[in-house]
Parts: sequence; C-alpha cells; structure tokens
Amino acid sequence: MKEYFPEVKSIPFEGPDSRNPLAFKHYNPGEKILGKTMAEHLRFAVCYWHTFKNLGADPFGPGTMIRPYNASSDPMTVAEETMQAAFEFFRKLGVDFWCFHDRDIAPEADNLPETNRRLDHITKLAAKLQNENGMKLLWGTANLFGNRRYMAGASTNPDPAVFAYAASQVKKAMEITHGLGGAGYVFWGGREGYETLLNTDMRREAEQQGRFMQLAADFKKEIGFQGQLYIEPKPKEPTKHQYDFSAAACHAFLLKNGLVDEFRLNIEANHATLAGHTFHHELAYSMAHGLFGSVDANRGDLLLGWDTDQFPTDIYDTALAMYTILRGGGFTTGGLNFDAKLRRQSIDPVDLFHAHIGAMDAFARGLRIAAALLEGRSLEDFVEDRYRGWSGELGSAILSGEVGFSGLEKYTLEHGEPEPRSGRQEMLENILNESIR
Ligand code: XUL
Ligand code: CO
Repeated sequence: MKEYFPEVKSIPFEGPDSRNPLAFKHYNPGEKILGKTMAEHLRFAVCYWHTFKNLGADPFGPGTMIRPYNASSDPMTVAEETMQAAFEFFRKLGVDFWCFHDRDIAPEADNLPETNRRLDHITKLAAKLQNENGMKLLWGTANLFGNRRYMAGASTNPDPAVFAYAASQVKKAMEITHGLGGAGYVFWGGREGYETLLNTDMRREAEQQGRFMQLAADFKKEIGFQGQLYIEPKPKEPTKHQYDFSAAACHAFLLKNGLVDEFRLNIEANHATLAGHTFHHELAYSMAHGLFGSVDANRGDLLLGWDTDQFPTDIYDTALAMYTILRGGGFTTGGLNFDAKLRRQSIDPVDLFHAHIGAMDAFARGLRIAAALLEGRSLEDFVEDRYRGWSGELGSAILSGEVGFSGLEKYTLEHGEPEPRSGRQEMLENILNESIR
C-alpha cells in the first residue's frame, strides 16, 4: 500500500511541555472533561476540499503545492489516490470525522449519469475506508457553485432548468451522504445571491430558494435519512450579497418557509466576521433560538475583507465558542469541521499536520477554559442575577401577558425611578482573562 505521508506515523499527545511540533500539547482525546472525553466534546472533522483539493491557487497565480496523490493524468486515478491519502491523513492525525462536497471526491463528467457513476465508484471506496479506519462522516454537501451552469445561482437561477439540475445533484449527494451514514447534510448557498439588483427579481429568487429547501426536507424523509440538515450562513463572496447572510437571516428564511424544525445552522467563524458579527455572536444567536447545529472552525484576518479560511489559533475565540456550545448542551449531530486552508507558501504535506495540530490544540484549550468558566459559574451567576427581576412578580406578570401598558404605568407611578445597576463589563473581562491559563 502506497504511503502518502511517510514523514508522520501518528500524532501523539505529549502535554504542554513538549517541544515536538508533531505532537498535541493540549488535545488529549481520551481525557474526560465535564463527564465526556475531549474527542466526544469536540468531534473534529477534516474537510476534504481545502485539505486535499486546495493546492494554493489564488486569483494571481496557480497552485504551489505538489502532492503525490495528484500526479496521475487520469482524473479517476487521482480521485482514488486522493481518497486513500485522505484516510491515511485522518488516521495519522487521529480525527473521527470528515466532510466533503460531491465534486471534491469525484470530478464531474460530461453528463449527469456518468458523473453519478463516478460518484458511486468513489463512494464505495470511501465506505470501505470508513469501515477499515473507524471513521464517520460528519456531513456531505453538493458543490452548486463551481460549474458555469450555476453562475447565476442554483435554486435562485432565473432558469428553472438550472433549478432542476441542482435538485438532481442534491438528490444524489443526499443519497450518498445517507449511504455513508452521514450525521448531517449542509446547504451553503454558493451563488444564491446577486451581483446587481438591475437584473435580479429578489422576490422570485426568495420563493425559489424556499421551494428548493422544502423539496430537500421532503426528500430527506422519502429516503429515510436520519442526519441533520443544516444551512451555513455567509453574507458575501462569491456574490456581492448572499441571501443566507447571517444566522438571523437564515432564521427568518426558515420561519417564512415553514422549515424551522427541519434545519439547523452550521456556523462558520470567518463568515460571522464577514457579516459584521463575531463568531461568538453567531453561535449565541443560534443557541438562543434552538438553531445551533455544527461549526465550520476557521478564522479570518481582521485587516482583510474576504474569506481567508485560516486555521483557528485564537484562544479567545475558541474559549468563547466552546463556552457558548457547552452552555447550550454541547454538540449532538454536529462537530468542529476545519473549513480552513493552508497559506500558499505552506507547500509541504507535513504543513497539513501542523495546521490541524494547532487548530485542534486551540479548541482543546478553548474547551478547558470553557469548562473552568462553567464550573466556576462566575459569568453565569452574574448574568442570572442581572435578569432576576424577570422571574419576580413584575417580570412574570409582563411575560405572561397579565399586565398591559396601563398596568405598567400604574406600577411606575407607584414605584418611581428604577435603580440603575452596573453592567460590570471590565470585571467580567478580567474573569475571562484569568481563566485563560
Ligand atoms: C464557503 C464554505 C463552504 C461550505 C461548504 O465559504 O464555507 O466550503 O462550508 O460548501
Ligand atoms: Co464552510
């Protein structure tokens, strides 16, 4: 059997004092924190597209990375060798999950039947390798943005024949995800948006997108797929304006289309910041509305306005993310998928290991900090106390509808001016800082 990453045998946990760059310093998969192992809490997934198909191309130049599994001139040999290399990587890194787009694992052919035959062939290999390596699929998805037929969107295309093509593609991608025992299926709205309103009927496009997602929810039931459906919000790129702008925009879409019980959200850190929010905000919004599902774990660059998809390294970000996720009950079907790519100068296969080790350690530290914050309860107690009036007589009367504007006026006339209380932001920031060790 060919070995594609001979420089690495496996990535051991060596603890915080280790100086071995190919070891975990913080991610200790079997260690229990708050009753669950780190592996169970974090549910790490490697994404197929950036990790194995991204070769460093950018708008100014072609790829810089040369990979042995990408060497053949036959596209299906490349697909098979890449799949073998991927599972070798998953095993050596020590993750339990992976994610893919249909077109990452098998290249599109000239027609749909041949494209689907290719997919079936590669899916068989993936099933065998999942089995042999004890790997699971976190989620599958369809690439509805690469082919030129989708240049004006897939479900939101002005031409219903493109809608039909996209439906056929998603049907197949859902079937193979189901076949591989996927825990979920993601819809990221590739080119569902617009470049200019001068050629766009926004009302129609919203109706089309709603119909598409209803059909997907119906098809899930038709095939008995038990996995969770997710929408992944993103505000811009590739289009100037993406319809699934943010968690709140997706929430409105789901409510309007009667789909709020069928979908949850896959929150991506870099998409949150592009929307002018923090990663923490998008997670907290999803949690607050029962929509939290899964995470695309990466980061952007504060000084750049696009989706740089860098590996997560910011401990504040991971701590606040894990705090929010744990407080909400943790992952069920979802996990932490590294939707992140190497920088263009990181050209060696071993750089893929360095990137994932850093990201996994950053989240392991985030998990520890979050657990300490939850156990200490300082933040939770403060927030609970801040809102305690709402469980008292007045708060309950307002929320239950017992009292209206006239009753509230009477209360105010009787009680006079409310007593202002400090929000203690700096004290709370200090508590957070002190917990980062
Ligand atoms: C694009 C993005 C996608 C989705 C899957 O910005 O995040 O990779 O995660 O289609
Ligand atoms: Co993503």
